[in-house]
Amino acid sequence: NSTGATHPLALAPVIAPPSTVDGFVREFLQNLNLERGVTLSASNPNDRYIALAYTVRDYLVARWLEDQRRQRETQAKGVCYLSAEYLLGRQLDNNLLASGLTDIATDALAACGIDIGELRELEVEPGLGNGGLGRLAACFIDSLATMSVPNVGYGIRYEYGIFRQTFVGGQQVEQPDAWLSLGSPWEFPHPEAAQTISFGGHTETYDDGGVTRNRWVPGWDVEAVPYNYMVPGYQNGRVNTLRLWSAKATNSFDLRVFNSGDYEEAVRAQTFAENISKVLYPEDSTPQGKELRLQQQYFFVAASIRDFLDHQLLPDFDLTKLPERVIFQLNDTHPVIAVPEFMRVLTDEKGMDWDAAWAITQQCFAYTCHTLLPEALEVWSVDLLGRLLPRHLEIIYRINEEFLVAVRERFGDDEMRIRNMSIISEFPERSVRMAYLATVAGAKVNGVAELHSQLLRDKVLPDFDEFYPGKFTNVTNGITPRRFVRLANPQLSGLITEALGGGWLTDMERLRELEAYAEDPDFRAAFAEVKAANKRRLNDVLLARDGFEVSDGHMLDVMVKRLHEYKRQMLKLLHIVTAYEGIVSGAVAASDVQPRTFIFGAKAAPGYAMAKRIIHLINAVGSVVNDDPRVEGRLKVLFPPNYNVTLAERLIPAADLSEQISLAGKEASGTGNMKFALNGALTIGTDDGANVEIRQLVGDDNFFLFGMSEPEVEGLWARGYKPSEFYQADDHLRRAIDLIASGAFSDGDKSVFEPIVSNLLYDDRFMVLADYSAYIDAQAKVDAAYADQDAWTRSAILNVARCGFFSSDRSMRDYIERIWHTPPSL
Ligand code: B1H
Repeated sequence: NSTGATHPLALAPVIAPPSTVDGFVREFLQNLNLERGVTLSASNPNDRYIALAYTVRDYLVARWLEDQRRQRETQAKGVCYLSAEYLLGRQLDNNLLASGLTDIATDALAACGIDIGELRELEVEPGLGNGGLGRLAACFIDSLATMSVPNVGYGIRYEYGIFRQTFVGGQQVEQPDAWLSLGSPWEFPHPEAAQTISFGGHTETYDDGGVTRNRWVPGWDVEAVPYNYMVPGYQNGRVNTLRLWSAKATNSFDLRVFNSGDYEEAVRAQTFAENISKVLYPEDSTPQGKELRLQQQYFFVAASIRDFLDHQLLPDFDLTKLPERVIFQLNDTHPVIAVPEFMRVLTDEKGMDWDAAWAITQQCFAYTCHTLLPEALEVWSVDLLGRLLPRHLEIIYRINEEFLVAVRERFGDDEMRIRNMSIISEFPERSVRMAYLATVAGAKVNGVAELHSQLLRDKVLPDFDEFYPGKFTNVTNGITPRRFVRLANPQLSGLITEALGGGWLTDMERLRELEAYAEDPDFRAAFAEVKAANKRRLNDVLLARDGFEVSDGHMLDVMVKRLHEYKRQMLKLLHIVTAYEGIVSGAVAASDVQPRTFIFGAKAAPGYAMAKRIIHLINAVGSVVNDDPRVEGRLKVLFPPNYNVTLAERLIPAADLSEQISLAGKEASGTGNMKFALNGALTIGTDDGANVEIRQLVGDDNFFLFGMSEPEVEGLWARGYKPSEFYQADDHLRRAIDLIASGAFSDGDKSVFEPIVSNLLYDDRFMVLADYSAYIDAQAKVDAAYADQDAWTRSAILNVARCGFFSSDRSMRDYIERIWHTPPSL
């Protein structure tokens, strides 16, 4: 106690309200009065939602402050997770679950005459990510808190998250996601703790007591304001921190212009600065190389590194001990500019000599690669980087020079190899390869599933693997079972707890014990009833949201993920068109067809024309199929707009069939695939990403494998792939494509989908046509299997029982053991 306090309450570390219904009611009403300035009877639903959120916060905050104090005291090694995206999903239910307050809150609100379920629906999810990569970050920080591992997640508080998708005439129209407009009760802003982040200017040499040194003379700056979020562990009393940075104009910035008397220019300057955290770039896997994006990246990593060094370390900390205190995990290349920034701070600001600083840097960073697609590997033109961050460019050049000297020492003057390994590439323009920089700087480099890590080593960075033996490793992705099993599927969770007792939610290997229950007819019946109930719940959700009806007795066949050609939504669509064409042409009797509802969810990057056309085609096929009486009761296509985490939580537990049909070698891991399997859907999938591991675990009898393997794909490319040959050779395929080309789904206008058709016939980079017939055959097996409902349910149970491996708790254990070496700190 350093404040000289004498009151007993002031001496207690923190004060939490009592965990009783009375205590909750009191706290809730107080929040309505004091925070919203309304009485219960005058309050509107948004007031009530915000007051409820504040109340949950009040319970968690005590533990949070205590954990922060303890971390400062113990200085245990922790993980600084650097990620440009966190796709969090709604917070209320998760935080109630973590704090064990769900029942108390429900009863307390009921006692105030409020249905908590209605308030829940008012929360706008923070969509601060594009897809799997951002959601993975959110799962990881949940697991770290649950495992009591010290962690701060660092990122950007985008004012606008991933766009809201609507359909107009079947085409995607994007709307801004103003997620903050009704207030954001889960965040704690700290404007007083803002950091100044600089950009531009030039570098100069100066004399530092006889030594010539370089330094940066920046041209302009912005403030980075931290907003803290609580990340509660699951019922373990632990609360970690997510710190997101928001950009604000600096005083010096406006003052200079204000003094010049140009008021309009001053306001413009402010807008310019605040643009940095204005909007999430909506490209999933295709970075555009825009200057604002590099500004975003530098902005958040510079603020995070400074935050860590200045506020998380004790004042007299010996910087040579940093590797024992912290690991900065780079979530893909987006935060890699942190490497030269860290070097700049250690050398230019802290006066450390270069070699010592580099040795520390190489132990304090690790890099996760999330893709193999060449277009997704970030490069920054030297021109742009040098203009925005001139000192960092010098540092990158020096890192590269020394690296290439070492490469020459090892491999001789093999110029080809040198050029291939250089962090700087010369074509088509001189630029910095961020993945190479991360690989050179990182203590470890990991891929996100076995196959992906192997391809990363063997195909993308083989020279680096040879040069740095032991640097490359794999950590297969995972998902948090708290959100994606317990919250998304309470009925299944109840059934599992009935069978196994408690404790499985943090020890998912225990699901193995369900294998025996798969043989129990009563358990199977109960499991099937849970699936049916989840379908009814989905029906209610889609009816209210979009006016869609999910027909009884249909197999639910679901493909939800970003729209990308490599993920092959087109292959799914060709299957649907084939099934439709079979019935309407009379080749197949409708009564012989297993009734299916196909559900899509997918956003396309706004600038990705082909992806948007495919969305249009899905909607076009959907309206024709859904309006055609000849297939009524047999085939139905639903495409609810704006697929997001909230919808995923409703959709996935209702699914029978999970579509994971990317071209082998293209999907780094996938994480949706894991969510479906853990909720008792069977997978139809290629041998790609984590599908490989799912199939190995669940067994071939419980997985519908089809399509070329990665080596077969390579073989076909090498022989020369001509998609039109597949079109010519396969009647079903030809009829499906011809039907699309005929204008049958575009009121006779053949031009609308012509670009899709010609792309398939003459280009088909992702070999949709080559895998078509294998896919159709596998779907026939799905139909046959589904006809035996009891056997299907048994397989579904085995999927749940055998997929405990995909808990993100296990991923975190792997990172800790192989990369971070950060034990739990209790
Ligand atoms: C994944 C991205 C990604 N890989 C660039 N790469 C982005 C790349 O804004 N950008 O520029 C955004 C995202 N995202 C995904 O990561 C993989 O495709 C999935 O297979 C994987 O499961 C997921 C998590 O590892």
